Amino acid sequence: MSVEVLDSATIVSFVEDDEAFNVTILNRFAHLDADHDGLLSYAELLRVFETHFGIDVKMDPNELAHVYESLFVQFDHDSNGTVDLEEFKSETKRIMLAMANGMGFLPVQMVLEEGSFLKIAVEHESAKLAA
Ligand SMILES: [Ca+2]
Ligand SMILES: [Ca+2]
Repeated sequence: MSVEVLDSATIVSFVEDDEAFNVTILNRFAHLDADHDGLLSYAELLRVFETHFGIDVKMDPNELAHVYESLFVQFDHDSNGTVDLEEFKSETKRIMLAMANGMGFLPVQMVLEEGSFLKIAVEHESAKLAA
């Protein structure tokens, strides 16, 4: 984990860089799909919720399970009980853009997990600035 300064422009530019975003999504999807059936089950997707979307860890476990279930429903657009690559991609994009919107114009400091989407967005931004 590391502390990073993040602003909405960093997130938006990452999400809108189709190539970088697609590669990240594909890698992550393959990594999460433990049984390699090309679909994410609730159990498989749970790992994303725990590491990527920075949910308050002090929340009571029952409440948390409820939050996770409603997140899964959001990902599963066609309600068939699994999340495919397209659903994963479009919902991750939507959530990241919603986070960017919530940030406004001021940069915020966040503790980010290594390899999390937000951390990758920060790395994407610094690579762009370095280029
Ligand atoms: Ca699977
Ligand atoms: Ca589905």
